[in-house]
Amino acid sequence: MAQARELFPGGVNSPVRAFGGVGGEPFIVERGAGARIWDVDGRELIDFVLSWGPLVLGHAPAVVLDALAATMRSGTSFGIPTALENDLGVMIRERMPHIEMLRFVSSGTEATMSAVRLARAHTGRDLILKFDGCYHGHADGFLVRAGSGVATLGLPNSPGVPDAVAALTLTADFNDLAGTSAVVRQNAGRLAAIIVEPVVGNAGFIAPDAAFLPGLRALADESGAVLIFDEVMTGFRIAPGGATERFGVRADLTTLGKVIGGGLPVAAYGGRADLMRLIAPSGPVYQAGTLSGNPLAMAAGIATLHALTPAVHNRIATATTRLVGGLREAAARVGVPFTADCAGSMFGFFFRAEPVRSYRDARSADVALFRRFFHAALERGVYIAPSAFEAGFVSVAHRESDIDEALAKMEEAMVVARAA
Ligand code: KE4
Repeated sequence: MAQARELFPGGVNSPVRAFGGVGGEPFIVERGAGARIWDVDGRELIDFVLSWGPLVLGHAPAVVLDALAATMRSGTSFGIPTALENDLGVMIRERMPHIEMLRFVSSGTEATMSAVRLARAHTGRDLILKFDGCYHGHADGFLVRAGSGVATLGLPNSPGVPDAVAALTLTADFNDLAGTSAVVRQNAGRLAAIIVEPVVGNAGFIAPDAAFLPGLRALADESGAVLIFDEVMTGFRIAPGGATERFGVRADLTTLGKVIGGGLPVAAYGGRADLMRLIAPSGPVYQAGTLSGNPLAMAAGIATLHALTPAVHNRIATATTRLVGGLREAAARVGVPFTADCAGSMFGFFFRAEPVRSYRDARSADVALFRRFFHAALERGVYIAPSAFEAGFVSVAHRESDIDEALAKMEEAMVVARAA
């Protein structure tokens, strides 16, 4: 880490890895296998971060490694169309039929910034509406009341984003349909897009009220704004077909990432064909990428989605429900204020008695208690996200015995954290 701090800002290549939200030094990971990781000191940890979501099959799954080995012998990158892109594109469209056409990119940030550019081109309008605490990557317009690392580090809107750009981003509170309606109606003729994490994972875990997503759909239809579901995190986690399957609400554009790369750099944006045809070279809206559709990344994504059958998805969802139920019971036994929730194989919790429905609620949870809990759990061999404003993930590699072991250790961690 000392050498890393000389090389990289904060010693990391992404801020959330620096333990800024929990204090102390990050550990250096050496390897992962299934549900576990080992640091360079040989310490073994049950992993509920899973590279911040991508590893739904766990670390180094054989099917992905075999796919990479078979693919790399034919070359690692071409910048020329390959059949692998079609294969993954077809798999995504089969699972999310509302994605009629898509474009692969290499990060969630590229996916969301491209979807917003497309929405602005389609509508001829400039304003976008995002929700307080939601994180859509680090493109300029999204760093306004953002979640994830921006929230973790308590940063104001990021310096370096010109006021003129930040002014184009409106915000409202997640689950506040009345407040959102007011913002949309005040700006109806100028609103290009409403972008939302259908289940929030970047302010901690926050599920939508039943009326919220349908309400956003109605507001988008009424105002002519494009509805963008940012499913970079929720895609292939909250349901086999994502938010549209889970909530029955169809977005105009959907962004994906994480799981569809199986741990390699893949993201995508897609949706209504009439919108996507505006993207170059079929249309005038420019977006490009040297490594977009990279064959190794495509192979990892294909192997991952192929293994992630609805039955496997449901198995992981059941394990996740058991984990969350066990945490609630432990918190009650220990006597700490606690609320937890999950959707499919994604979960979250807060040290707060009342349910969390917005980022404002999330900020009122006991972050100091979370910090003590994080370190106590880590010392006992359980790795959760080093931030009170992130979500947790379970993989097909987390056996019942892993969940039980983690629950016992996390209950001990609650006792230690409460007493401090
Ligand atoms: P990337 O550019 O980091 O691939 O994706 C950005 C992004 C977009 N949309 C959502 C809903 C996301 O959750 C993310 C990235 N998530 C964070 C963790 N919450 C990535 C971890 C990190 O920043 O290092």
